Amino acid sequence: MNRRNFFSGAATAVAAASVSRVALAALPEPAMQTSADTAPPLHPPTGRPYHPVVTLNGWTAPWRMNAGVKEFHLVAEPVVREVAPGFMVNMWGYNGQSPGPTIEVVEGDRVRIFVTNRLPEHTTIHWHGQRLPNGMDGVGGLTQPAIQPGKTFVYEFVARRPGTFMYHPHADEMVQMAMGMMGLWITHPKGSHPHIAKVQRDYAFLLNAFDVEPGSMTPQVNTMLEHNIWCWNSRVFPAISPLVARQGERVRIRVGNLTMTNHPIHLHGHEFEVTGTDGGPVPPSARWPEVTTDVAVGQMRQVDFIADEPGDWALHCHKSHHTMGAMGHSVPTMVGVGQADLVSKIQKIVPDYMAMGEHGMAEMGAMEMPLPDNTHPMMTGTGPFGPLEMGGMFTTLKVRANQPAGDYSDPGHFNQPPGTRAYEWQGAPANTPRPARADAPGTAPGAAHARKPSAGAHPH
Ligand SMILES: [Cu+2]
Repeated sequence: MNRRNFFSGAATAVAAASVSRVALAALPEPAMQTSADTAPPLHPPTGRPYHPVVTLNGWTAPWRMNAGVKEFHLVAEPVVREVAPGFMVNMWGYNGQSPGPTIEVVEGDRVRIFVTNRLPEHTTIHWHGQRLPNGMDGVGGLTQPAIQPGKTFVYEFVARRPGTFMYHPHADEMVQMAMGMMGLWITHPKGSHPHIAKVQRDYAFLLNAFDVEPGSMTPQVNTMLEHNIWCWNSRVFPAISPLVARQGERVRIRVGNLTMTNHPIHLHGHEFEVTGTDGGPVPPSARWPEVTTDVAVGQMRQVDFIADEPGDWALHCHKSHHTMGAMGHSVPTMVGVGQADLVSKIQKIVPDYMAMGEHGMAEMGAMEMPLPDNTHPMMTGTGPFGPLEMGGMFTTLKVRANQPAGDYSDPGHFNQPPGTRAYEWQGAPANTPRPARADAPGTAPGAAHARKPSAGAHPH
């Protein structure tokens, strides 16, 4: 089902509210999604009104109302996720994609979720952060028997607390989360809330990571830390949608972390406040300004800010290894190591060999390297001034004075006003003494470089 069909599917779900009792006694038709594009916000066709979120490279699950209960149908199943154009990964997910669809409800809603298991092994769903009856918490073996392949279970509870939550399996967790099984859950406040501001843009995404060998298509599931694909919603830069705002709008970004390490999420050009966590809204008296917020494993962070600076502003994980693509871990540091002599020797054995990183790694951003099929390159993405040299947890916040309200389309590159861009100095060159090159013939590498004083040595 493409996006157009998805919305007609939502319309069908609405119509279903007026069809026969027989139809309502059947399972709701599960909505499926084949696109990895960012779906437009799903304005609630039934139930209490709210301002919907936009899930980056994701979508919101449609529901049907059944005697006042919001009914959703999640299907746990193998999917093929387009992590970047031309880079497909075999994952496990829900309703055609990884992550699964975002579930949006309103504080006080009674929610019934049908979960059908089409995986080759059992599963459950845990509703991270929710107040609910113990038997609905989804911990296989502890609060319920696991959902066997081919079976459907029903979860039902009242969404008691407004906030940003997640869902994921609590059964063979290491494998199932390493394969991409997760989704977002947003509970909007009922009416106005003293600690939840009204926003004009509300974005949400999950941090997730995979270990996919270059040239292969299926994640290694035993990897704990050495992942090589660092994603937002199972997408990597430059394939992550930009966040768009009209200048002056209040913007909210909700970030959940289901990787195995923390991610300091950093926004350029603006300061924000953490206005909520998966524990609920943060009272204004407990907030402080930040430009980076660390999102630890199993946490949600909700940040609010006024998008008042026009431009294309980077939004990224501040761990530099996490803004790189597939080759990031196994490449040796070659900065300052002269390779010219070495290359000709190696090329006698390996004709395609090329030296990398002699003057830093930036050259790789511009290089067209031959890669195995189905491999995401290490550093990619091009801006108006050249390659960005990024490849993972990175996208842009695009603030424009003339972006129409409610328009989420990409406005393209920012047109910087004349005289506001860093420029090359055209006067006399800087007169700074340079150390002798360390790679001169007969010189030991590093010999000419400044050294840290050793213990007890006082250079002054
Ligand atoms: Cu990170």
